[in-house]
Amino acid sequence: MGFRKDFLWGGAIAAHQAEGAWDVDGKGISIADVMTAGDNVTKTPRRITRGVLEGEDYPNHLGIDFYHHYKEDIALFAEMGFKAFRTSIAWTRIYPNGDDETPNEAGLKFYDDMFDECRKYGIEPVITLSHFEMPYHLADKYNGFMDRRCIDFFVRYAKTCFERYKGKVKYWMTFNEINNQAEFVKMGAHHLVQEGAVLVKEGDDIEKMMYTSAHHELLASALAVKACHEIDPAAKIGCMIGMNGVYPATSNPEDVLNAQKAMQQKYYYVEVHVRGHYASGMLKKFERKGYDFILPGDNEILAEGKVDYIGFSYYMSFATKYTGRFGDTFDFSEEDYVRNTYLKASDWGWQIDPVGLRWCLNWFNDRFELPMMIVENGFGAYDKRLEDGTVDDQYRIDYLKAHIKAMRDAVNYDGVDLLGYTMWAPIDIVSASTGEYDKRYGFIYVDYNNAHEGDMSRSRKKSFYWYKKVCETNGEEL
Ligand code: BGP
Repeated sequence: MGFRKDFLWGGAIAAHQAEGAWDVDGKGISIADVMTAGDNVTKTPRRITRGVLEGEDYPNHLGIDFYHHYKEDIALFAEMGFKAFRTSIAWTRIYPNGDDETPNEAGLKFYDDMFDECRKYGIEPVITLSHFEMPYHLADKYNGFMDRRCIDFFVRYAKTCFERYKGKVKYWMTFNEINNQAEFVKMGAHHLVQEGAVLVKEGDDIEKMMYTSAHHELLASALAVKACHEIDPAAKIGCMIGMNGVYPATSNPEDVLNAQKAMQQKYYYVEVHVRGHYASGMLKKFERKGYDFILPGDNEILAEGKVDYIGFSYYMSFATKYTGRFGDTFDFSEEDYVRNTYLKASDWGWQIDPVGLRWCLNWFNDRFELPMMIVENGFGAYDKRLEDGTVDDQYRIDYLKAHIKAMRDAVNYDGVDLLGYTMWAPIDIVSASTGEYDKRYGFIYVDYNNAHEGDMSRSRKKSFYWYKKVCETNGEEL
């Protein structure tokens, strides 16, 4: 009973939310570098600007300056007993424009040094190749993954990484939360179909663009998986899914069917990654809508690039009620979500549901029978620093404790094969959805806020000591 002996306890961040140094050592502009700061209090959303504009606030330019602080931060992770550290490689450090012929040596060297620093403490790097940070040039010139040439650019970048970090990185993932874009409906003009870095404008058929660019990403992912297996057979490469299960709001069969359709629409990506082909329901949908983006040869590529494990993030669950809007097709849109009255929510409205994590682990396990890694799970909150410099973040401990218990039950009672757990995020960083500093997840407090006040110094919160115990006891003591 209990977690495997080599269970990977750790934490996860992403390059663009932490590194800062956005234009240092030859780095190019990424899509994250043209996203402005938002604010949860005033409900100001992030905006995407066409290029870096004077006078705008771009929080990812500074991040928490992990680029210059990584030794100090990794030492703190080691102090907690981390066995794994998940982060991403900023594509634009390696290929600044994305379509460059040769990689940038200074960028490659940064990750060499950072991975060495992890290994010094016996910490396994778990690396995402693309975490919402495609080169802006590719979005601007090619409209991101709408253009098949971006498949080649991504594969070139991936191969460069596999070759360079062979032996240093054992766990890879291709696209972070590739399925987030399934909720394209609310994204109006001048928004972004996220991971594919597709910029949409008034009058565009967003739905068609999403499925098309996602298909190209799935091809890019499959080709990268194949290349990884060839270049470094000892490495494991997974997909990364943003998993937030959708429940029916009631036992009305139409609500139940609607929830099932929502799951199919949001998670068809997993089937493609794991089984190497689309589910028949999705192919039927494409046929019905007249989408013809699957070209001869594509299915063979997908079949040859099956992942070794499923990486996923889990923060919350959703509930849906059928509105009849889409008739018999039961197409699903974000507007079909309703509040789940059984659950409390964070200050950002994220519904807290530890049991849902066990549900999700079972959902994956029933279908795919692959090892899994929970590569994100955490609680964003407004932390208050006390006079003595500490933070009493018991609410964060409560959240994580309940979720770890749920995953332990899934291992002990449901037979789930779990490789590791890298909580999000061990150190305060810039929020991806809102661009805020004040939405904090860390065990480590970073002295910096939305108003750009603070000296970036790091200090330990109460949860730091709690998680240290969790790592030390392999999840026995929560
Ligand atoms: C996931 C992303 C992360 C991360 C996390 C928390 O969707 O993969 O990049 O930021 O969510 O979200 P947020 O930062 O918006 O609170």
